[in-house]
Amino acid sequence: MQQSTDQLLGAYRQMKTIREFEERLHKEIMTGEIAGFTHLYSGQEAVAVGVCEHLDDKDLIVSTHRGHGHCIAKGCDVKAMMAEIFGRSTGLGKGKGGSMHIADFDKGMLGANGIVGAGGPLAVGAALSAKLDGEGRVAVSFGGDGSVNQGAVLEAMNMAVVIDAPAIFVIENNGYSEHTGADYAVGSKDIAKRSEAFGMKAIKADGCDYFAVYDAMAELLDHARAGKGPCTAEFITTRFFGHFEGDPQNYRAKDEVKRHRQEMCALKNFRARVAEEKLLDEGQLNAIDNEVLALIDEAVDEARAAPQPSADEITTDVYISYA
Ligand SMILES: Cc1ncc(C[n+]2csc(CCOP(=O)(O)OP(=O)(O)O)c2C)c(N)n1
Ligand SMILES: [Mg+2]
Repeated sequence: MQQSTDQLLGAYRQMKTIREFEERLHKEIMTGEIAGFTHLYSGQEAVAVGVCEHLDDKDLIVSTHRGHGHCIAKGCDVKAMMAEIFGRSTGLGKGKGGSMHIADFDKGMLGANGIVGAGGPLAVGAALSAKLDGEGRVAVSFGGDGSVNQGAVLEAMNMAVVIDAPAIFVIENNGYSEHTGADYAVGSKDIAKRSEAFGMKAIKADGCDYFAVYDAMAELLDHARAGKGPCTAEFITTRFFGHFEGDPQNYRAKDEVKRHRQEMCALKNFRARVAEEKLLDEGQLNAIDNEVLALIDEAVDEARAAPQPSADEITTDVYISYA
């Protein structure tokens, strides 16, 4: 599917921002300054960006414990995200949620989530509200290869088919659920086919290739927005860091990450494709690289300088009042 120069430059900027955000966090976490668990998204950039390129603020996404990439791709403010992860009051959740609870309803980003598989049911509820609005909006749940073994996800897939909800289950198969290989833990080994068994359209594609993700999603979104029911996309990808920051990764082959950084890098793949097809100029991409690095530097400096929430705010913004 044809994309304009501006769109391609924008997609590259998003992927590069996610990559550098995560590479920098990897270093910052080692200083001990960031509280809580952090799961980095490096390696999976093409999925978040290839999916969200098709969405606007009114479409809804539900993220996972590995959510920074989804947030950036959906348009969340990068500096406010960094501040959130540093636990600062200038953060998207005023510093009270941290990495696994970033949300931005104005951007249609319904939240990261520490409960594996929780996104499935949430997205079906969001998709039902989108269906009732009748404006052609969709809800996308992101989930991993581990999430598809959770009963809640399977129930959500069934429910989505039964009520014909415009829900799209994006499954990022990065090969592992914590330290357990998908090869071992996913029966049938084919997540797309498993979804088809529920009666929905499903596509499997290379999750390290922005163009493959973009094209697969174009087809699925046409289907869902036309009221033809839910769909699944299984994207084969990899993560460049451990399950969480601090994971010694003894379950991976010695040179696996190095090899994947060479062979499965979304940014390298993108650059190779646009050069081959003469779609973009290398200088433009290099300029974006520099701008992104400067943005991440500023985000970290500003986060570090910002205040933490004060003690008297400890119970505010925690519960919603329906009164
Ligand atoms: C209901 C539930 N069970 C177990 C966990 C512990 N846990 C956190 S992440 C994770 C692995 C998830 O794997 P996957 O869905 O493939 O996502 P990935 O980490 O690969 O992005 C597990 C088991 C949890 N958070 N929630
Ligand atoms: Mg996984």
